[in-house]
Amino acid sequence: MKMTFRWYGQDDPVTLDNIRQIPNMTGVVSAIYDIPVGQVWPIERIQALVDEVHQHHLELEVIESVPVHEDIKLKRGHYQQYIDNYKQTIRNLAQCGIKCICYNFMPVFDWTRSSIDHVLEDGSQALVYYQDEVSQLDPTKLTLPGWDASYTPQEVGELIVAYQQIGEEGLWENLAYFIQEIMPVAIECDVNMAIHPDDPPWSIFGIPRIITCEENLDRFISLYDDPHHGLTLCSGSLGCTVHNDIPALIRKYGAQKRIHFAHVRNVKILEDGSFEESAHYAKCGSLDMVDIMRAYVETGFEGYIRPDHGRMIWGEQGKPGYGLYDRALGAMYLGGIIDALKGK
Ligand code: DNO
Ligand code: MN
Repeated sequence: MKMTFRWYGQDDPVTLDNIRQIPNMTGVVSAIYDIPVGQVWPIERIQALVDEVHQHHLELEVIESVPVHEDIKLKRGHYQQYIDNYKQTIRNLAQCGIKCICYNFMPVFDWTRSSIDHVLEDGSQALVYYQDEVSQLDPTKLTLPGWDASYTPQEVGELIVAYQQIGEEGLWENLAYFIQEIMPVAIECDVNMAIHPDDPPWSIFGIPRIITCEENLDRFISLYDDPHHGLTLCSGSLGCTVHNDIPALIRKYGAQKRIHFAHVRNVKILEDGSFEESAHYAKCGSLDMVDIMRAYVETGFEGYIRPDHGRMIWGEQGKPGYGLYDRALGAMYLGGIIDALKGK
């Protein structure tokens, strides 16, 4: 397993030097954030990013994420052009040494929370999802860090209706088409494509969401018969509902060699479908982190792993979910479990 850390580029208050000082860190996962969704990522920009990371003695082999344009997800407008651009971006990334691309197929909204700075009992701040608050939100006015903010409220409203019209089956068809198109290129370039599950893994605001549960992950895997077509298995996204058994999913898709990237974080499941993101430490949340790591170790997982969201602790300011301190604690905790399980 290669332990990595998400880094948001030069604007990230967490520096590459900070990350390098976390024991056991082999590299970062990053992206280019100022290229409009759908455009080709130029080789020079990618190479500059890779060079910068290398100068700090870290690897950059995973991109999180190359976003998928809404026209592709809706199979309308300029979707074929955007798919061709996506293929070119895969080729350019491969040429710069990238081995794994994380992406998601969530309509309009990436991860969704009701609050990004909820104060927990111990005074730390965490991302939370309270069902009753989410139901009160006006989705056209909602924006969260990391989301594509280029749509006006009117456009968001129009997108929501378009997704409601195609429904789950329409979204599956469009995903299948996208996969058929891009996978031959990814295979030729020897790049692993790793879809991130929907977060949370259920429909919100009446919009379909499909990368949500074992049945749907099976259906996703069956879309292309090649191991380059695989998953980012995010314990916190899939694990915020008791219906998903994370260690079982890791064992299943690990045995099939379809997990390329492991996101590991803990989450505290509340009644009524609400949840709070918690420290990685098992007793702080609902997930059995030792069992999760045991599943990775026992299936011989050799891919990339990273601690996922952390809380904001010790007065740190910065990107919600992506501070230095709590994620570094998470990395050390996961590394400790791995060593203990491997008996070294
Ligand atoms: C949540 C995070 C996500 C993820 C994107 C990947 O668990 O890992 O924000 O980065 O959805 O496309
Ligand atoms: Mn994740």
